[in-house]
Amino acid sequence: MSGPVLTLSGGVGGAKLVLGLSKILDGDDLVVACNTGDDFDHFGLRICPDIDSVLYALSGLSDQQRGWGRRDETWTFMSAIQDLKGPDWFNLGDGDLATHVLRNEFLRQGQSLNAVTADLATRLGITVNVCPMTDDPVATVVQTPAGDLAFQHYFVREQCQPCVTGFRFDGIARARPNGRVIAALRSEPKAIIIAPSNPYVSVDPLLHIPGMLDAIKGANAPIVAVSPIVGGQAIKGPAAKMMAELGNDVSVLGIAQHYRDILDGLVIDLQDAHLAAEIEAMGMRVHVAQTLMTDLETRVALAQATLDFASEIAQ
Ligand code: FO1
Repeated sequence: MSGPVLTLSGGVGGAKLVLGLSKILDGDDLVVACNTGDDFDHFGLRICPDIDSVLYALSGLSDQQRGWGRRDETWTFMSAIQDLKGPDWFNLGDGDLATHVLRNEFLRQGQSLNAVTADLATRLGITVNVCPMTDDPVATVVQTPAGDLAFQHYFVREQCQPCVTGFRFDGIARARPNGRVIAALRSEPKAIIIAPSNPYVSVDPLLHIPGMLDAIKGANAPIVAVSPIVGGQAIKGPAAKMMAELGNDVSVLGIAQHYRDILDGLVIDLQDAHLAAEIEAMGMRVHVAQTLMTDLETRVALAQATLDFASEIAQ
């Protein structure tokens, strides 16, 4: 295949792998479909966390410790909000605020989220294609025994404490896949990579957009995921906790099970090598690599290993 590599990405973990891929692939050879189920309106501004994690990672602006927002950030705006006794549960750094204000202005002028994201990427000197999964509103709702929670209320305000019983993606039935993502899927993509993101709240929204799964399966390209679970733990975020609360196997087996209908291959960490045979028995190939991305070198190495694995499968 001569087409692009399409990567399905959530926030923190996805952005790390995308940065690694961007050091190997350039421009139109890499298309990133970002989850927008985390998006919400705050202070009248449209906040797009997973898109911004990818944009900041690719432009070298991300705060690698936090995993979201910008490095060298200042918090004058938030201090002023606190002085005014305003809502301070969701932290907006002063530099980050510029992104939200600018994006919101472009959206208010009638530009699509796709166009605004492409524009911001260009302004940030990014050459790969960063795309929202859809231009239509999709809101991930976390279902808990005490009722439904908007994603950011669950993730930030409640610090992922509530027990999850399920998820809902409001608006998903009417959402149309981003045209750039569909175009990539129709141009004989070299590989489709599911980044090490939360399968429930970062990848499933993408896969549940009507037409997206068919387009992915119809692309006739190797579909490979990098496990977000290593040694029974999530690197960051609530994926392992959610898997346990849903009664799923909190391991790479649980990840293989979750994606068993679409994956050709799964990349797992060295710590989970002993589970490779069990995963292969589920009908998918396995590649064992270091999946802990602690610096640029390990990001690029994992990206390269994943690409090599995908082309091995394609042969
Ligand atoms: N995550 C937090 O845990 N606390 C925050 O205060 C916070 C603020 C924030 C602001 C902008 C942004 O783009 C992301 C932000 N995040 C914050 C992360 C956000 O909750 C994402 O949805 C997660 O990264 C999950 O993808």
